Amino acid sequence: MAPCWPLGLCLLFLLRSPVSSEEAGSSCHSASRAVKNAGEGGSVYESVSRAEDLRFKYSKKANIERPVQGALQQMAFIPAGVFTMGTDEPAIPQDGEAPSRRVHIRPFYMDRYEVSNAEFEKFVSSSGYITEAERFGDSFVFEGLLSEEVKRTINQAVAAAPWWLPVKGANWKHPQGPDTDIHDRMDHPVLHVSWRDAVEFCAWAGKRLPTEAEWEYSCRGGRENRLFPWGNNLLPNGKHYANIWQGTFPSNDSGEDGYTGTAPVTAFPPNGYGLYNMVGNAWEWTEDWWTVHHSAEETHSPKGPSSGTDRVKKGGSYMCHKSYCYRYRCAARSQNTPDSASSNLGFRCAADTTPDDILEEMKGHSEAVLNR
Ligand SMILES: [Ca+2]
Ligand SMILES: [Ca+2]
Repeated sequence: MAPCWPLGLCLLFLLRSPVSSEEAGSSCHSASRAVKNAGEGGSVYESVSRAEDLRFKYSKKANIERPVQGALQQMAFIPAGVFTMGTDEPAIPQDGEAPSRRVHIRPFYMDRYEVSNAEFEKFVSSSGYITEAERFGDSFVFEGLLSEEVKRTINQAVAAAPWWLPVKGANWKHPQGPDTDIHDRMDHPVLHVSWRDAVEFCAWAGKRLPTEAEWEYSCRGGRENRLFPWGNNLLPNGKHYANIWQGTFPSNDSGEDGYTGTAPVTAFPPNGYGLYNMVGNAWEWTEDWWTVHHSAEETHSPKGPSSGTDRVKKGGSYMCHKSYCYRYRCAARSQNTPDSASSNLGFRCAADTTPDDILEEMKGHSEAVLNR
């Protein structure tokens, strides 16, 4: 079924297989835009920009101002190592959490925080970038966050997940519908960003998206076979370590962890690598195409399938509750089409080296010290 939005954009809502009660926690349906057929045309983007194009687009030659100040401090060095990716005790088997497999990872850098509205605003103001949700004219918003006025104007919902509503005018600047803004949440994760938007931001910042393996390795923070970045106990000493849902989904979020909706990207304690909100708060895009079939063989720096229709997202969000979406675990995973955006999906960037602008700045500083 492909219901059409009044603007003529067909939306194909991803429907997962029916689940049994034993699979409680697996019905976290995603809201996705239609997968465009090859040659159909009319896509927001003619094609996904190639990495080389993006490197030039955001180079100094193109006269685009890039972030430098403080960027290094916001990345953590992730040391090389080998870890157990996935799990042999999958909570949601149909997501392809199994089998567990040994994965070697090269050293890299990871953003300590989800990309915030403040950072995304810097990107937009220096580059003039327009997100896909802005081009499409709509995005998916969780019903519980919408005003009654906006809700009255909407007569569509995602069949399998009626709490997702396509909202005209919802985008990163208006995360809970056109009658909301971000002025009081500049330190919250940017939302309503598609995979392509995330790729563009990271290129501008001199970075890239993490692979799924890098993301999961980062999530685990040096711990082996644990459910969460901090261990196996959801509430160590009764304390909350992530922004998820408490109460009854989707009708009542008690906000016991301190937040209904998103939290600042700096909230809650960091994991062993100094990374914040790897699980909960906002879902995070990764570079990889989605598949649920994995080899149990040992691999080095895997990059996922060479093609696909959906991209992998990791970590769960403030909407996750064990009863219906037990995906705030490092091994958990889900997917969306690359042009999809929603009110609980963001990202963070990775880098192989510190961004070159920062290295230049450091070099300049060293020379200034030597010349004193
Ligand atoms: Ca919460
Ligand atoms: Ca997160």
